[in-house]
Amino acid sequence: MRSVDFALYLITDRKVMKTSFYEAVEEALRAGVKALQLREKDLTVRELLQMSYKLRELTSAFGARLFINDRVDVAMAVQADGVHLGGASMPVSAVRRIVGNGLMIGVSTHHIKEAATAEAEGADFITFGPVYDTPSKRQYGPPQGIERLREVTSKIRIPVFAIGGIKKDKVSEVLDAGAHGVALISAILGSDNIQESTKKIVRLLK
Ligand code: 3NM
Repeated sequence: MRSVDFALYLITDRKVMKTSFYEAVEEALRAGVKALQLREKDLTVRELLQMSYKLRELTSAFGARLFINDRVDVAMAVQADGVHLGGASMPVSAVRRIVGNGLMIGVSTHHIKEAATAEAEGADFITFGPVYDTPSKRQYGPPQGIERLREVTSKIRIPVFAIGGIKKDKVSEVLDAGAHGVALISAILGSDNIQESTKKIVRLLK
């Protein structure tokens, strides 16, 4: 059966990386990342498919799970472990009808109501954020803060990953607020030493 057997959910953004895409991802996997989401929203489905095949090989070699942002078809084609849905994606209930129990479904949420809907429709886990300030989300207003995260984790039974501005010094705070784990981009992929940053965060999550 499906199980959310990871606490660190690494999301890609090739624009923050200081080395080549696959090099950066491989370093993170080597250092202990067990779940990776391909999220490169400006690419065509052809490009995403090609990258997904490569990432499937890489993640499998390191025993890590692979999630594809938004594209259920790509996730199925490359035999990913799951799909990650956002606000403009197909609803969870429709995706569940397509994939059955064959794929895990993660959902981005920004409000307790969205979190409750995702859970009721059969999501396996959610991300909730942005908990802290993060440049790509400033246009949507101030961050949620730790108390809203606590509200969500207290009302939602499926695993909740804190997202948005998560750095190593925030890990214990979000775990204390009930988060199952952390989802992040720049603390690892924007770092000068990906292996070291990954290992530190993995250790803090244990
Ligand atoms: N989603 P970083 S915050 C992709 O709140 C994403 O749903 C968010 O990047 C949400 O770890 C976010 O560098 C950005 O802050 C995460």
